[in-house]
Order: sequence, then C-alpha cells, then structure tokens
Amino acid sequence: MPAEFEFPSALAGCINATTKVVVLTGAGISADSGIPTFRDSQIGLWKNYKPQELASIRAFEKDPKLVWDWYRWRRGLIDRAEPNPAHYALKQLEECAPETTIITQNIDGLHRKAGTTHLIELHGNIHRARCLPEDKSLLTWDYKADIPLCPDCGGRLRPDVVWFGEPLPNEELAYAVRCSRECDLFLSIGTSGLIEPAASLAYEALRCGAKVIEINLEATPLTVYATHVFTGQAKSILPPLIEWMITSR
Ligand code: BV8
Repeated sequence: MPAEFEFPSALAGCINATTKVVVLTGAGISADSGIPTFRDSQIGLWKNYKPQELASIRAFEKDPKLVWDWYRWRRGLIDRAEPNPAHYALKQLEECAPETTIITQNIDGLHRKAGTTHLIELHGNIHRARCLPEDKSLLTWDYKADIPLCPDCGGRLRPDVVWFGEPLPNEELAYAVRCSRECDLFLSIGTSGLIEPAASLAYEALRCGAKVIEINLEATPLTVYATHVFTGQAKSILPPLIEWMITSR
C-alpha cells in the first residue's frame, strides 16, 4: 500500500488484461509538465484575453495574426514540456490492459510523446495546421509566418484544433462515446468537466454501469457522482493508483 495514499480495497487488482478502461484527460494532467491550464494560462501579454474568445473562428476571422500569435506562444511552452509521471502511468496502464483507450481534450501531444498509442484527441493537436480552402491537415508549415499559408495552394492555414462553437470530429467523438458506454472503468483526470460534449462521457460510462474514478485538484460537477474521488496532483496520485489497481491482490 503506498505510504502517501490510502487506496480502497475495492480497487485492489481491479484491472487485468481484459478490463476495458477509458481515461479522459484535461489540461490538469499537463499542468504537472509546466503547461498552464486554460483557466490559468492567461499570463503576461495574454492576460487581457479570455481563452474561450481566442479559441474561436470569430477571433480568427477578426484577427488571424493575434490568434496565430497565441498558438505560437502556447506551442513554445508545449515544445519545451516533457510528459510527466501521470502520462507515463497511462502508458503503463495501456501495456497491462490493452483494452485501454485514452481520450484527451488536450492539444499538446504529450500522451503520444509518452508512448500512448490508443489515443483519441477530441480537440485536435497544436502540432497540426489545417488548410481552409482544401480542408486538409498539415504537419509541416511555416508557422513563424504572421498568417501561415498553405505550401500547396497558398490558401490560409488555421490551427488544426476544435474551437468553441465548432463540432468535434465525428468519428473520434462517436468512438469516444462507444468506448465510454462499453467500459468497465472510467478515469477522469485533470479536467474541470465543464466543456461539452467531452464532459458527458463520464456520465455515459456511469449510466452504463462503469466504475468512475476522478483525480483532480478541485471538485467538479462529476465529483458527487464518481465512484471514487482522489483530490490532488495527477502526477502524484495516478502512478501509485494504477500500480494498486493492476498489481494488488
Ligand atoms: C460543440 C481546443 C457543437 C482549443 C478546446 C452542450 C453540448 C454541446 C456543446 C455545448 C454544450 N454547452 C455548451 C456548449 C458549447 C461549448 C462548451 O462546452 N462551452 C462551455 C464553456 C460550457 N462546447 C463547444 O463549443 C464544443 N463544440 O459542442 O459544438 C456543434 C455541433 C454541430 C455544429 C456546430 C457546433 C467545442 C469545445 C472544444 C473547445 N476547444 N480546446 C484550444 O485548446 O485552443 S476546449 C479547452 O478548454 C481544453 O481543451 C479543455 O477541454 C477546456 C478547458 O480547459 P482547462 O480549463 O485548461 O482544462 P480543464 O477544463 O480540463 O480544467 C483543468 C482542471 O485540472 C481543473 O479542474 C484543475 O483543478 C485541474 N488541475 C490543475 N492542475 C492539476 C489538476 N488536476 C490534477 N493534477 C494537476 N496537477
């Protein structure tokens, strides 16, 4: 039993090679890698802007350079960040329980950097751009240009992320809903659970009979419904908890 945390016996060894596990992560899991969450990311020159206003097609159409500047600033933070023990614990989980699906709201790519393969990026990825005229994703472009243009057609590029008011990618969302409905265990990690439709996944899992575990720094709307709640940093709680759920007998 880890000295620092008391984990319930009900979770001891509850994960094996056939357990269907779904994990939903939010910005909180990357906060331990030094990437500020939305609610605390507006520091310095960005303190006069609300993220939900900048992460919108309206802001982009009004001032595309400002929005690209914001994403360049965030990408600078992200490219200096490394996965933390919480990301690696999920990689270990995926190795021990191959039926694990990691669903992230984050656009920082840290799960993939930690080696996670069975990953759904619901809100896109900051390392991709999308050509507006051709509606295709690009992995390389001149992202230092004030307003980057498509190297193929010369059309305007935008960050390949889902902005507020935009639909999530159909296939990814449908797959995330199906996994949440079919899982035995749902972990909600480092998310305020305020952004829809991602926030509804935990309730789908509950409705379909799954155990739901929440790990977060603060209470969220999910807290009162979760089967188990662990309040604290994901990087401190998740590694021993996954160890407990996989190895304890
Ligand atoms: C859509 C990419 C429909 C961009 C992001 C009901 C149903 C459907 C939609 C809505 C609905 N009600 C309202 C809506 C609209 C809206 C919405 O949800 N609004 C909210 C404000 C109510 N949803 C949308 O617009 C979505 N689109 O539904 O379209 C549609 C359908 C058809 C046709 C047209 C339209 C799109 C939402 C996606 C927006 N894009 N990201 C970018 O990143 O630039 S969302 C973005 O903000 C993040 O991805 C994240 O998901 C969200 C919140 O960010 P954070 O606050 O940073 O993170 P999080 O909430 O995860 O909180 C961090 C938590 O971690 C905190 O609780 C903190 O305590 C904790 N923490 C901190 N440190 C740690 C920690 N925990 C553990 N350890 C730590 N160390």
